[in-house]
Amino acid sequence: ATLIDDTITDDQTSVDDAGCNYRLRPLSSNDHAHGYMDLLSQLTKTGNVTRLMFTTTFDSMRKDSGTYFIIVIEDTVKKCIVATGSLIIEKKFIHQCGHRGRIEDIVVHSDYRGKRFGKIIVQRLIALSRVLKCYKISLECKDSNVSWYSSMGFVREPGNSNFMQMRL
Ligand code: 16G
Repeated sequence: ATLIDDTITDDQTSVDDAGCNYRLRPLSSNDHAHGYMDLLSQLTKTGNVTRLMFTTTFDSMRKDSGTYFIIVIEDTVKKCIVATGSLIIEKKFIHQCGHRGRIEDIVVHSDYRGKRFGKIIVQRLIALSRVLKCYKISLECKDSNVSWYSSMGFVREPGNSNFMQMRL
């Protein structure tokens, strides 16, 4: 089972320029065994996520159909996940009951940087958010990544660019 069945199909062509040993595809329910959590641990603290915890969360995401779109790039020789990114769809009453997209958990494995995998993933998520008719997409990132996201068309909104949070 994969998280998204129709909107993103298995695809080798978009990662072809990086070699034919890679595949862009939706996150799958058995990707815990393919190093998905190890990859995420290069982004932030993951804690200990067992296979059961992973599949339970995966299944509940899948039930919320149309909400979670998680894509990965797999090294098909090593059978491990080397890059990932998510688009989360938030339903709104504003904007004619529109959809807001949130780009989350973008990470490329340290051994696989410089292959444009991050760009391929973000651009794919942007294209997906257009198909899903989001009125906007947004993300939070480190200062050091601002110019990278700017290069893909993200802008800091003038007068409304304060990201606020409360750690709980
Ligand atoms: C970054 C990520 C965000 C992730 C957070 C984890 C992108 C664009 N942003 O902000 O999705 O959830 O890091 O940091 O990938 P945290 O553990 O402090 O929440």
